[in-house]
Amino acid sequence: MTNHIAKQIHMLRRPEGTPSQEHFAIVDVDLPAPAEGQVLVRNHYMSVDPYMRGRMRAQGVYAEPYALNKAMWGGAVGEIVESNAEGLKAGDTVLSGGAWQDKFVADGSTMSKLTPFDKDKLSLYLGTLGMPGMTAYVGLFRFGEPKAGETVFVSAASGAVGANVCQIAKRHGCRVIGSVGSNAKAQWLLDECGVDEVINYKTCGDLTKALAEAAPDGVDVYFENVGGEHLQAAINVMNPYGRIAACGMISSYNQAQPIPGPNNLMLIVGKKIRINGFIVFDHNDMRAQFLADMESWVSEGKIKTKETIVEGLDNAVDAFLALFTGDNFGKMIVKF
Ligand code: NAP
Ligand code: FER
Repeated sequence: MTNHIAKQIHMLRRPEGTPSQEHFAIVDVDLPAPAEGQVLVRNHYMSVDPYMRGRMRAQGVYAEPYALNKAMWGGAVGEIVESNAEGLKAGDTVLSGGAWQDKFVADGSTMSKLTPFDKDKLSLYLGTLGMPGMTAYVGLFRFGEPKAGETVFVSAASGAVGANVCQIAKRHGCRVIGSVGSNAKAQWLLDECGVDEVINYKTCGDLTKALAEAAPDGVDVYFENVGGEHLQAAINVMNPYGRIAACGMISSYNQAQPIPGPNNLMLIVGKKIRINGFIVFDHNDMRAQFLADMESWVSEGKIKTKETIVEGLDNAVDAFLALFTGDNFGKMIVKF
């Protein structure tokens, strides 16, 4: 076989506060030939996700942090170039954990072969048909437990997870209110996704007041992606027996020091609100149902996906950093 050189992105130092280019470097690495059971993969797409910020800390809550001076990892879709693994052959499309590099050698057992419903939409397996889409599905149904006619409030509503939550909840017969950081994002949710009301949290003034106006019957389910003021406003406006699906709190991920919590947590008692944190990876029992439902909704045009596609590994760090400034519109994808 010919020798292959891979380009990888390594973390050089652990960021405190907001990460920047200086914490990372692009490094050329010689790849070994695939050993027995291994494959050589060339990536077509990789995902950047907010959870990656957590992996950059020395101590994760329970998951393994990224090592320094090694390729980081995360979701990627690629093509097998050489195979020494049973069941995988050159040309197969695979979903792997081999992000942050253009090619890699790994055990075939660590990846899954994709039979995409549309070969031109492979990046969907990193978004709507992948981890973020499943997060929306699991969080909404298992922890939000919405009933038709109830009001669902979604923060980071136009993002990879949020846009799917909004559209699934609409399909379920709910009234949906989203919160976003730009008018273009708001317009897309209203025009394309059928969302009932959208708040631009950057321009609306008092968020509790804006949410109360958008939700005259109160909020029954809050799908929490942001934390901070959003959580406080949701608790203020929630109905008795409301449910909070605590998916993430991105507004705190780059804080070097803990930030003060909402000032109204006592309302949880009187309103008998249930808050459930969850991590999508614990809910693989819902995977088959999720894929069956989402693939049919997507192929029938009932669920829309917005993507921001950035070209090249050289731009992957910028793509990741954009998640924290809202410069992504929909699922952020790096294309090779
Ligand atoms: P995303 O929404 O596609 O991108 C992040 C968005 O968050 C940005 O576009 C921005 O949108 C918003 N944002 C960033 N900083 C903010 C701030 N300080 N205040 C308010 N909004 C801010 O990302 P995603 O992949 O869908 O992830 C969304 C959330 O789900 C994150 O909290 C993530 O950690 C969580 N998540 C959890 C799981 C799980 O298993 N629990 C799995 C996947 C994702 P605007 O322009 O609208 O501000
Ligand atoms: C995320 C935020 C946090 C996420 C996972 C976590 C998969 C996990 C945190 C942990 O392991 O402690 O967006 O997405």
